[in-house]
Amino acid sequence: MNLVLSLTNVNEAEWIDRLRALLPNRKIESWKNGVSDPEKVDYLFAWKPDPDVFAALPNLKVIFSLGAGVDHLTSLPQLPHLPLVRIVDADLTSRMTEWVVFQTLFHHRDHLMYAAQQEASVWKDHKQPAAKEVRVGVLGLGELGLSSAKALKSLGFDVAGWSRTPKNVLGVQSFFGDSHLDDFLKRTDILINLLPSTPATQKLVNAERLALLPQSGALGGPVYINAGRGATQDEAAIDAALTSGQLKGASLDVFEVEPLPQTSPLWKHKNCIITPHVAAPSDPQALSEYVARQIKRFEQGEPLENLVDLEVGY
Ligand code: NDP
Ligand code: OXD
Repeated sequence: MNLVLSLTNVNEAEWIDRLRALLPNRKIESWKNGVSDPEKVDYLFAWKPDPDVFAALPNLKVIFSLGAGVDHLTSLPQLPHLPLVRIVDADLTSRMTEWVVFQTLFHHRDHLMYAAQQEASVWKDHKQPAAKEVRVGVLGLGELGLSSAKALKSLGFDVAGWSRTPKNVLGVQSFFGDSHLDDFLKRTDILINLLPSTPATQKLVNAERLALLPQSGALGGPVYINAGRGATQDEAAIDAALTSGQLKGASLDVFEVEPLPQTSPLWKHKNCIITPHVAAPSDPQALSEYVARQIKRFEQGEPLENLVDLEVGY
């Protein structure tokens, strides 16, 4: 019943302290500090783990991802075919919803322009479209996409979403599957990407698809926002679209390579907001409880929640 953590670029000690408090009478150890009894380890809690960890723990029963995304695991050839649980939690969802709403409003209210005017001590107003005139499109209507879509809908935006399977959400138009993607893009002024990185979503937002976003929308040009995964976008195409003016603006939290290299041209665009993969951080205080709850469920013979479908990759 022991638990091992293999976390990269995360304050592991904070998670261990919290998990020990919630799961007393168990051995909870860090992989990098050495595991005393590998045969007795049932659970692995992982974020970009050392790929050697799997072979070293022969009796693993469940793997937990520290994040909502699991591409850091599914991309590893060493990943064993075991139940893989990802994070779905109100704390993480509301953090993401905040980031998405904030970035959407930032572009909708043309804040970059007013910040530039302030810099030059210019007092000048500009025509502001109503939210209902702005068509928002959310790529990925899962836990995070749906919450963001509903929040934006409640602010009055004209919201649609695109997913693999059809959705029935009051006030949110559902597009689904590859055959509906072009129509979805053609009606979208602010494109929000909350897709997972899977074999099917690699570089999905490319030059061809960006060109489908209408130039005639209420904002005077389309905006692209991504807090899903960088692998789902073609950054050269985004850079070109920002340079040519085809994209009016962008907000990017995730990138093909992280940290975003100093040489990336994206840093230089004044109309591109860059945040360092902080849209929805996993908080040890809130989320350790989720992991402890899943372990208790498993041990009581109840089904694990939020299992990843390893066939589709999310
Ligand atoms: P979910 O698994 O709940 O939702 C994924 C959505 O994407 C679903 O609606 C799914 O469709 C859709 N989707 C997946 N593949 C395809 C496809 N090929 N075509 C069309 N739609 C597809 O994930 P979450 O909402 O919880 O998280 C989304 C992603 O956000 C994570 O995978 C992670 O990468 C990222 N993330 C980023 C964070 C950050 O700080 N930047 C923090 C947390 C997560 P369907 O509903 O039909 O299954
Ligand atoms: C996640 C992330 O997937 O932080 O949770 O990116």
